[in-house]
Amino acid sequence: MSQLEALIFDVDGTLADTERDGHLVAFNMAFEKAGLDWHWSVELYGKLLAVTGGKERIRYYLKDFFPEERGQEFSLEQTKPGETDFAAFVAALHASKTEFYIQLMADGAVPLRTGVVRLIQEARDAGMRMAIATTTTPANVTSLLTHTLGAESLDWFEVIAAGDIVPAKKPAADIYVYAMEKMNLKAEQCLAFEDSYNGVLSSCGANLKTIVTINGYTADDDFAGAGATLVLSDFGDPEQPMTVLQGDCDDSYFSLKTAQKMFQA
Ligand code: XBP
Ligand code: MG
Repeated sequence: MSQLEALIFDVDGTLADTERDGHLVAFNMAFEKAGLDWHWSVELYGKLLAVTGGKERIRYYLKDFFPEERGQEFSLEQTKPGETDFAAFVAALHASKTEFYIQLMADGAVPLRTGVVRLIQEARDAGMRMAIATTTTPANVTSLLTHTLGAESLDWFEVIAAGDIVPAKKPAADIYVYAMEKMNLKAEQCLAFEDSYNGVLSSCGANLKTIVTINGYTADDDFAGAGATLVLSDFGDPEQPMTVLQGDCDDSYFSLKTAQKMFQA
């Protein structure tokens, strides 16, 4: 049996509830700034999360959720009136969304989830290697980490694999495979942390044992079907126990010791 060498963390939904309180808010701010009358509700955004990647999500919205009677205004084949290039229009809108997101993080809009700081600190103290594998834009990861853990935390992660660095986003396994390649590690040496069905498909697709912490958007996802080892409410803390939703674990909070146990099981 191999030894546990590294923890690989997803970001959105796993480290922090960034989808509802960060990305969604930033998308709507960007739409308003661009003079668009689009507004994504918390509920609609839950449906749009089926597609990973912000640019891809905007396209999905226009394709499947944009009011049919307005179909002529925006279609993936057509350009926006006055725009020469639809891809450029989406890219600019998304870049504006990223700016708003970074500002929200700087304002401290989204804290890290329960137990995240403790687990990362335990891993650091033990000399455990750490990486990030996320679909979101690299600048978003930098801003979240900087404004929660401090700028020095960027160096705690050996690899920050993010966004368009791989051609196929989650649920494809590519981003996890990329992170492991960069660390020169095999799946049998790592444990992944995810929050969503698409995320678990990605990590398990890379043959990684995966621990899930759910959130409001992902509570009903089919994690067993996707191959998760353990499904938790959150990582918990000594004074704030976690709930084990699927899988076997007697610990009241998820520690590095728990990680070792789950890895060996
Ligand atoms: C979540 C995503 C991202 C974010 C938006 O990534 O799918 O697309 O919702 O970020 P993960 P961008 O759970 O893998 O961290 O707009 O920068 O794509
Ligand atoms: Mg996620």
